[in-house]
Amino acid sequence: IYVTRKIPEQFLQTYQNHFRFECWNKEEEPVPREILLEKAEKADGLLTMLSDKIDQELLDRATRLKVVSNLAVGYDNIEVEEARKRGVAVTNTPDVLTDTTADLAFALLMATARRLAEATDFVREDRWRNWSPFLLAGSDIHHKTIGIVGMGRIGEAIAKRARGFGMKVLYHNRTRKYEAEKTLPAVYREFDQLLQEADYVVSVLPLTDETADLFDAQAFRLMKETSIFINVSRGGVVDENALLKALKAKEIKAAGLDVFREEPIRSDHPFLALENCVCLPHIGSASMETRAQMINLCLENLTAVLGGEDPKTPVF
Ligand code: 8YV
Repeated sequence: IYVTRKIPEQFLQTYQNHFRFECWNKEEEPVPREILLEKAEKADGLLTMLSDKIDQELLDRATRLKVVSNLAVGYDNIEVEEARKRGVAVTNTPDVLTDTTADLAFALLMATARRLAEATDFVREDRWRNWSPFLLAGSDIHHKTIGIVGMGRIGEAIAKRARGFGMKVLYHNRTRKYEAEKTLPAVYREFDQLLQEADYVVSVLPLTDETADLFDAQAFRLMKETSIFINVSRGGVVDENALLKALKAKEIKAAGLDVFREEPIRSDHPFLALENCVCLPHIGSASMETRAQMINLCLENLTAVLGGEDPKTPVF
């Protein structure tokens, strides 16, 4: 089994009597493509992360490969149909990261609305000299309207948190979620309508052909000038140039982004020059507890397939 990141030894121990693992062991850089291709040729299983492209070229060369276990709920880095055609199982890590990612989405929403990053810089840079009524005044969260785009497991977990803040919950999804409409409650809206009504628009969409660039110039124009856009899904659902323009022109108030089209972003990225944009390094599911559960689930999936059993969380 080739593991494309450094994983603490303790996670592998249970399996080491039956499986041989090899891990890429540099924390500071991802496994180079050439090495990944070479390792995949000799591997029965791969434990991958979102920057590892599992495409036709790799799958053609990986003739022994039986399973790709992705350490993420999203799997847009994998050409799933190509894997399926070749009899290679693909698994992901749903459920175990739902609450942690919803926590982060809400933390990012609050940090953006209440300008926490700016406020921390303000104190750290020794600019706190006086108090004035509107010093670093942000926007209220409680009792506002949140619009959740992509009402899957994480979307619903965000909605529950929003209800705790007395927010009105609007959602848009490919299919209606009648149960959530009753229990949360949440109200279904067409995409454009949701953009016009929500104070906070949160993207929790998977990246697919249908969702690519969904948040474009027109979408940001529809949002209110006081709206805040939060993205904890994939950078590819946003036309980043359009978002940049909307933030600069104050067409919307602010954005909180955990994800970008090209990751990692560097310190000269134009989003980082804007005060009304909070940027995080894709840490949605990054709690110690959740990452441990994700790794364990990945290993269970890998070893199940290689042992001739069904994986716990296959994507097809
Ligand atoms: C992963 C994520 O940690 O689950 C996902 O889809 O985006 C994160 O939880 C990240 O993709 C690293 O693989």
